[in-house]
Amino acid sequence: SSVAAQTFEPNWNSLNTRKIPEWFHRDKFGIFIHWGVYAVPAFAPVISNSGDSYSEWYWYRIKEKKQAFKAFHDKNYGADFPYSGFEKSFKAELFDPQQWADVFKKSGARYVVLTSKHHEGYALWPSKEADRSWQRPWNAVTGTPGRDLLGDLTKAVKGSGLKMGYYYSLYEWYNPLWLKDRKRFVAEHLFPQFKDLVSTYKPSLIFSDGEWDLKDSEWRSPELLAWLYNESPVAAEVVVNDRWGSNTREKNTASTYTTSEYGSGKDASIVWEESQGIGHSYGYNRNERLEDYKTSRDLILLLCDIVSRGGNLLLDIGPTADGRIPVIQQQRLRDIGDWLAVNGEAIYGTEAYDTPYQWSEGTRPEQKGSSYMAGYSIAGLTTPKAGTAHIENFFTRKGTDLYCIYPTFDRKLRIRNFRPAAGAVAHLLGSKLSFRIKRAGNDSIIDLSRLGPGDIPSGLFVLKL
Ligand code: FUL
Repeated sequence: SSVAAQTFEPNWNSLNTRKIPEWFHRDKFGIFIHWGVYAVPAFAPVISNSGDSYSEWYWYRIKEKKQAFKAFHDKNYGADFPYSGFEKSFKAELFDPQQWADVFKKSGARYVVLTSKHHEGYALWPSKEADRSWQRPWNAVTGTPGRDLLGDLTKAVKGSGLKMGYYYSLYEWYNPLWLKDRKRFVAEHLFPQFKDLVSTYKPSLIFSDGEWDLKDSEWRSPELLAWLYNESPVAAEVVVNDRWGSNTREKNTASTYTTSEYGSGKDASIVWEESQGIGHSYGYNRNERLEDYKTSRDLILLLCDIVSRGGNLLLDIGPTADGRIPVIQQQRLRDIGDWLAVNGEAIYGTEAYDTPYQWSEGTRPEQKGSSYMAGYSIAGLTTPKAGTAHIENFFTRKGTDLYCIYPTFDRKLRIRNFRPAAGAVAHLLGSKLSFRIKRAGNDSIIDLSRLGPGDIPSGLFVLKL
């Protein structure tokens, strides 16, 4: 029998026969990085659940004269100051790729996704296509940093045992070639640039974006993906998302993963990844305050919530123009990592259980409230009922092991509709303690009253059944 690699044709019927590589299902948690010239103004109004709060859209927002951006820009830089003028302040002089990699490693993340270039078109690696079509230095090596920021980070991240991936925007708002001739932009800019990126740096993941202005046939994305799957050096392991044309998000689910964005994600019937920042922006926003950042606890809950529904979390950070990860963002990542160091077995390599979580009294709260509760639309849950309902536990599963993750501590835990086997016990992760699981009608009760104060974990704790 042969194990010959599959060959793919440049059409979705063929491309969709490719399986999403196993690592993506297993690894669950990645770090997203939005870094580019927009880190210089690093400004957006702070608004919940709105693309208007994305600082990486600064250039577009001042051009379309969005009030909050325009007022800020005119006041601080002058109405005539061009966005390209920010590039000379994008110095990255404090950039220490090994330190970034250490931060990521200690967060418990298993993969990293860096903006190779965002809609502004500025490339973080020495892309000659960028300079050629922009007709000026518009990459990090020929430009002000004078350094291959992407290459240096890639080396450090891979060296730390994490996977490296790239966000790649198909379109570029103001690229002269894009504005003049989209067909030529695709042929002379996008194709060679994308192939250079992939061939040189060998990413494990491509987060494509900025696809909405053209159809997949116009982007020629099936052709590009066939190259990626057949001929590129990462053909065996690369994972891609679903943003390959205005018409592709619906039809590609088999070979690509679905991306929700500042959303509530999906369910276990498809492969998906939710991305969001710690605050309300992907790029660094100097205008955000501590109160605008999710707490570490909320972020851990977000991760559990997503993983319990079979998804991945791609948590975004926004480094500064001088190359630092803001310390408060580092702290958030460290807290998640500390929790994962104890409880990671309930996250990595798990699958969704029959029910992702249980609400108290079988109800669920209104569709608002804390971040991890916002906007659910999950099959099987009944109409929301206002009130004090809360999530009692999240479930994940690995083989025959069931993990119960508890957002609130209660000395008598109830698992609804769960009948334990005779003599079944629950193990508290991070300890040697185990507890009998007692039956109570259709439910199970776990009595934790013999836990002493020192045994009670401060944050979320996890039982393995
Ligand atoms: C969006 C972009 O427009 C945002 O700026 C961000 O990069 C997000 C992940 O994708 O579509």
